Amino acid sequence: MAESGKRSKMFQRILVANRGEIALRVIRAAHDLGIECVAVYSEADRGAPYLAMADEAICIGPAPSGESYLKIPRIISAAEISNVQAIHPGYGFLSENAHFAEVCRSCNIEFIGPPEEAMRRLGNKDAARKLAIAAGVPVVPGSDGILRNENEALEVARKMGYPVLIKAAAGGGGRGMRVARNDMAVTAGFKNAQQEAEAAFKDGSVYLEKYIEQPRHIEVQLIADRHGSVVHLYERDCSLQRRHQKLVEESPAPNLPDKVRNAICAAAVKLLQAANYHSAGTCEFLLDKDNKFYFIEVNARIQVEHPVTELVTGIDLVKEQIRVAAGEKLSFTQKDVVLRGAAIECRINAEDPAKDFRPSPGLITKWVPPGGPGVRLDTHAVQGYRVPPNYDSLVAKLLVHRPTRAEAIATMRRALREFTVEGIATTIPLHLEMMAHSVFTEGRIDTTFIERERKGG
Ligand code: MV4
Repeated sequence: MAESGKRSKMFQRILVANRGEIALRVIRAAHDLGIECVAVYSEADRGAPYLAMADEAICIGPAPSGESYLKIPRIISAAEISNVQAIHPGYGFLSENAHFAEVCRSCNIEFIGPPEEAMRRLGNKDAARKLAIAAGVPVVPGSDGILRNENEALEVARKMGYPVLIKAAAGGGGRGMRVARNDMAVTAGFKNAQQEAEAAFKDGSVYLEKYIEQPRHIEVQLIADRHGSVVHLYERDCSLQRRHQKLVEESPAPNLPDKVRNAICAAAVKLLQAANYHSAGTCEFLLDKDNKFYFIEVNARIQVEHPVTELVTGIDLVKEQIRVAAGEKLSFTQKDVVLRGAAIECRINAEDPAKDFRPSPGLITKWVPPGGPGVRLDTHAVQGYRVPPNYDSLVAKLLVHRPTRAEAIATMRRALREFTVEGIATTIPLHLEMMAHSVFTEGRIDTTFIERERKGG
């Protein structure tokens, strides 16, 4: 065992500062590595079945995440009393908070994530963009940094040509963006974006990019160790989304020429090398109608959709992420990463797609999960589980892995039909609709598909 022996710094016990399916995913990865795992929970999650799978579970406060999963002193206290050597932040919550990473490390608790410096730099989209330019990675044509006022915005927009997109430097995942198709919209959009960014992030800086119409969203999964090795695990196509919430992710991206695939992946490696990155991370790109790609942002965390990549590469990303955080070398090199078959993930949310995706928390009265060849279900839910109203509505990630994309779609349809959930509404019917839609089956989805196709988005 590479992890055992006197010289290994491998953790014996870690804490997972998250909830739900990702908390369970981290508990399982820790146990696979022979590491104990401590869970934390809010009062809303007390008694949740996945907590019993942890070696210890500690209450960190009331239901609102601001008083529990986001409260740094409570997480650190739980880590100290439970004697862990590291904290895994999962996704969301504190996962991309550089200050939290710094607090952990200053308390001699390893943060299972990137270095603070890389988190800070990549957390600012303008700084990330500058880093990309310096590393020779293509970015969307845009302003040379932050815009001082609306006149400067107008000047850049006119020179570049419409449409343009005004973006908040501190934003991410679509927050603080404004499309402008003429001078008037730039003036209004600049002020709006600035105010919104100031209110949301306490940082009103905005910049401008050429607006790419109907792009695809292609992201590259990477993992890097502390010994200078940065490896990509190919791409995922996450174009099927609604209001910046992804619905379906898949790998490999359909209809992507190998030449473009290899160029995007090489660009992503260059970028994370330039950022002195280690841990798991993702580089997001837009792909236009001519298959030209542009870097947009880095997600400095493990993502919801990481299992898609695990299926096509056979690599356990969470295990590797824990190993590299302990200072181990990656257990594989770039040439060991081989794509095999096709994988698709459908996010099963407690939302009603027939009622404008209204949240549908509550008691799951019946839960019959799908199974069989090629099916993976990542979930913390069971029959009798109550979905709390306080958090993200993700209840399960249904994944399939088959030799070809057509077979993966067929297996996904079969699995979605097997999956019986009662007591709450879910996005299963929407996924069944999508798996039968020619635009999906032909691999022609772009990021505007749902908003264009479904009334009311
Ligand atoms: C863009 C764009 C078009 N042109 N940038 C949205 C989330 C954030 N990650 C970046 N986003 C976009 N940036 C330029 N210059 C369109 C989007 C966009 C989008 C991107 C990825 C996935 C879904 C999206 C939905 C709407 C807009």
